[in-house]
Amino acid sequence: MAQPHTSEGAESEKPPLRIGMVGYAFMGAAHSQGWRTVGRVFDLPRRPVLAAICGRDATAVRAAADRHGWAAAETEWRALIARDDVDLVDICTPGDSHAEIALAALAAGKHVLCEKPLANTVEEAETMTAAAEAAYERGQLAMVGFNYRRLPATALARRMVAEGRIGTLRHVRVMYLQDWLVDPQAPLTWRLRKELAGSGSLGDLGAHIVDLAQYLAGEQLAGVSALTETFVRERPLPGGSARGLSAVTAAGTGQVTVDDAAVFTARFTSGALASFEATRYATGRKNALRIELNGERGSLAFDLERLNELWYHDGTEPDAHAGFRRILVTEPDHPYLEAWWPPGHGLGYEHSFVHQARDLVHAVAEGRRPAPSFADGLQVQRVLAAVEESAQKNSVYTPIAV
Ligand code: SOE
Repeated sequence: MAQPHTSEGAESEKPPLRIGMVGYAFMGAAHSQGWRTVGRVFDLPRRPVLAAICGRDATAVRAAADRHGWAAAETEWRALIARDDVDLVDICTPGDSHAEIALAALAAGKHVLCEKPLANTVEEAETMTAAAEAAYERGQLAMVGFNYRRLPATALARRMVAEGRIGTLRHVRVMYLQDWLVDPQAPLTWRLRKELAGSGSLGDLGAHIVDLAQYLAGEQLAGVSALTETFVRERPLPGGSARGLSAVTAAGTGQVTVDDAAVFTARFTSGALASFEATRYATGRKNALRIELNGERGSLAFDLERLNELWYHDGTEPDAHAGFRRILVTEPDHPYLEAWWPPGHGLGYEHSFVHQARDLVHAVAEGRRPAPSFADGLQVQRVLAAVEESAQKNSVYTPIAV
């Protein structure tokens, strides 16, 4: 059996935290990067060990294990959960299996990290959250993977909002724009099938921006008015497994059963207003998660396509020289950056997964409830459900269940 990836020297004296991952496609690769890198960059209380990875295709999962540095490969997730050398189960599968795997892993005494959205339905998310609460009493942690909280610029924005630098919040304007479905011949991958993904752009992209908006605002949404649309209702079937977001096409077509885009307005509990847009049809926009917060004293703005930058307007400065200025978020006292490169040497998408792993390792070592918890994932699920309900009622304002 191959040796699991661990860091060397003094690192090997730290107690291990042995990871078992289910799924090895796009998110599996991203999480693998996180686990593999985190102990080399950050001084952690425990040493992550890439113990075993699981996927249904024996050849493909073995190849993924070799590529990403996992010691063992399993083809049955129940076998992965049953392993004595796994302390934490990282779930990187489509949403239809999140609940079953997470519940089994918690029942088996493991910590759990689950990709977003937490589940495909509110009911599943409620069951998972109840199980996570009970498991927490037994010393197990459960976290949901809203990785965009873990970029230095978004974490800095949160810090600045909490410090009162923009004052009372009035507006949040947020959009998550991709364009990988603009081509009507793009195949019907799992992300376009309700029975696997739960919803479309709404759950995939909308879940991220709902979480990020609430996290940065430091408060929750109270209700929404929404529109959703499916622009292309029939697509070629995929032939073979997905590569990133795409796949080759096969003969025949199938029905798209999820939304292509979701647009909604919302009210925060404080009365601040928000607008959200999640789409895979924003031609030319590849991964543009943009958020702007306007408060009584100032504003903040961020764009994932320029993720080392945060824009800040200090509204208390004299008009003569006030204005948005760019903070290059690469200083050692910016969040997460003490361990990385000298100022100006920026980070990328994958580092959010390294930081997610870092925060979870600390939470496990300290027995601290991780954020975002399954309860946070459930609350986002309730927002998504309210969006769907409102859209079905042609945009009627729909309160979010508590
Ligand atoms: C696809 O739209 C996707 O990979 C999402 O599933 C991820 O959560 C997001 O981070 C990037 O885009």
